[in-house]
Amino acid sequence: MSDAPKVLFEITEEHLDTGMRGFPVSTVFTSEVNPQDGLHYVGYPIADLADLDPEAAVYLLFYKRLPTDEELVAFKAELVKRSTVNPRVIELLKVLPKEGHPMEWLIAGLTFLGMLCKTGNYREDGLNVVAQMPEVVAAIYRIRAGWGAPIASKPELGLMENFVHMMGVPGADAAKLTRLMRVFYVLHMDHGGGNLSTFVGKAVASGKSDTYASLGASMAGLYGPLHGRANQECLEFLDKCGTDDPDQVEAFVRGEMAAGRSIFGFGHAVLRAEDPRAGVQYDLGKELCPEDPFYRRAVVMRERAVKVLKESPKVKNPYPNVDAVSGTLLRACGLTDSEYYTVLFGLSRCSGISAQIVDERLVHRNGKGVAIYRPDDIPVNQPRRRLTK
Ligand code: NMX
Ligand code: MLT
Repeated sequence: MSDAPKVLFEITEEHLDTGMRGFPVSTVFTSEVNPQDGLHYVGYPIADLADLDPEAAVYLLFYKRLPTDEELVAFKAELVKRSTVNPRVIELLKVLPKEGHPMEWLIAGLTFLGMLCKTGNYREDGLNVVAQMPEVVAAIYRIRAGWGAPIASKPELGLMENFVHMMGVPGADAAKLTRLMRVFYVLHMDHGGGNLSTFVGKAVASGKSDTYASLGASMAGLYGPLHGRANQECLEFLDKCGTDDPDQVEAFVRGEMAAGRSIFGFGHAVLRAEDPRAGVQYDLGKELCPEDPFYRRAVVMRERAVKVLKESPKVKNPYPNVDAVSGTLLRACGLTDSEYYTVLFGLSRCSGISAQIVDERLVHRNGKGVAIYRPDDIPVNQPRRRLTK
């Protein structure tokens, strides 16, 4: 038997400049993205976990197993202890320019947390981020949207319950929004190791940057409209569509395709079937907002956008992704300004990225950690030359 390492992937010239599509670059302990049946957290299909306590899902990603009832109580108490945000972080948020996008505020907020609160221990900082992000994101909303002064945290309510309490969304049904945010949080936490924001965060951490700086970089990746900001773009896309008449929806999608624009909420780099996270959210919409005009549009889009995208030979996955209906549900539950949707994605995703950073820095290679990221590149059009005097 040969001792030669197993060949996992063959790189040809055609793979260059494809955004490393399909390259296996690392091992991941938190989650798996299967092209056919989608996301699993440590082996559990995401649809099975959708109604889990968000804290139990965090525990699963950090400790690779579900907590017992006693462990969950203890873990929730630990998050409560870690939840106090340095008031200077909130004061610093108050002077940020309102012109900045909420994701720019989130990146700034993580930077302020890092400047004032980092311990330099990836596990400590990762769990502190999970515990403190709800207050930071709620403050971003309230200050930037002009809803009034931040509302005092009541962390014993639970991560998402406290988040909804601190948001104090004008005119929203808090029970409905809490139901949505608990599911939204669990669905968005992690998506393997190769999605742009996670990959970037782990790459930055591989140079031994701290958790907060790494997450700031991650959130800059999530900010892109082809990645996390697709949830904002998708609501604007449904707004622009303006109808739930199936034939008109189809004509709208055809028009967008013909103009070379993205069909937001559809397609994926890895998935080749409907994203189960989308399926959970379409089902949740039946419970929360079945008659909502955007929801009805999104449901028609689920059929007609897929039909149109299937006709395009270049599109590898015509099916809905995680962003197809998430903004619709947020809007129906009182969060009407789509500019903030990616911050909610980030609130959740920082927990998965933090867990993966802990693994890459403290567990991989028998605790030595993954080496500093340094892929190679092929120089082109750079003939050797010298300055002539
Ligand atoms: N609308 C329009 N064109 C698309 C779409 C779409 N939904 N999906 C793929 N394509 C195009 C893509 O731009 C590419 O065109 P070209 O060859 O001219 O560059 C071609 O089809 C092949 O792309 P794929 O290999 O199928 O997809 P890829 O892995 O490159 O990109 C996405 C994946 C997710 C970036 C792409 O499907 C997309 O732009 N979707 C719309 C934006 C979106 O919903 N993003 C959210 C992803 C989930 N998230 O939250 O991160
Ligand atoms: C994600 O959740 O990060 C997105 O589905 C994008 C991806 O996996 O590439």
